[in-house]
Amino acid sequence: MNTVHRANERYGDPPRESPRDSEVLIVVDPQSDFCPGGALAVPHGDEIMPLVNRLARRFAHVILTQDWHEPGHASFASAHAGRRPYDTIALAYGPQILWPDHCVQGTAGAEFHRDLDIPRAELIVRKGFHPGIDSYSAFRENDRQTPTGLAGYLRERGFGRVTLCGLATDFCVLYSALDSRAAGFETAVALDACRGIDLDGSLGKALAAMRAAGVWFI
Ligand code: VGL
Ligand code: ZN
Repeated sequence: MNTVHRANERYGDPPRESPRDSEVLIVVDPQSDFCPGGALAVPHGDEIMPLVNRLARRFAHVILTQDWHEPGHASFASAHAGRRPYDTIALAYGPQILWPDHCVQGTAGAEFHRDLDIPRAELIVRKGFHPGIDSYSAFRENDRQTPTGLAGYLRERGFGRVTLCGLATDFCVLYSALDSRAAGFETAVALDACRGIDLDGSLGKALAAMRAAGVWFI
């Protein structure tokens, strides 16, 4: 018996007790900086927290993501002389919208919002920690190549269906939902438990793109 076969035996599909065990809720970036009063406030972002808490109770498994940038991150307008927040520039991997400094590692703004109450969450995926690459998606950074490891984690845990909620609908939720589909997961977005930024009609475009990719809205 070769080693590959042995490894498969040891790390094969985990046993499933109920269909609920193949479903996971991913709460995207429920952080203070994305809520009113924060550095990159999504309008009414804080309103989703009670809904997210309630939604989480209906899932056997919950994952959180956390936007997590170093000071001077390439996605910060402040890192580019003469640029302002919401300008678009060309980075090595393509166009990148510049943001106000936000979710800097270890700061209060990077913490989960005080009303978030999901102590059961099983994994926190941090993203955006590479100084030169932004990461909207929980799966793949904005160069569209560097993986976060989440798809492998979900597969190894035996999850087949992903439900997303969080901030912001038209950036991190959108990119996470499209990449979840691309990685082969059945994917739903709980729109009530999301809020968008809506830059130049980005919210409408996001909903259309998710629908076209086969994302369910619940
Ligand atoms: C996000 C812009 C920059 C988000 C994160 O969570 O949607 N948007 N970083
Ligand atoms: Zn960010």
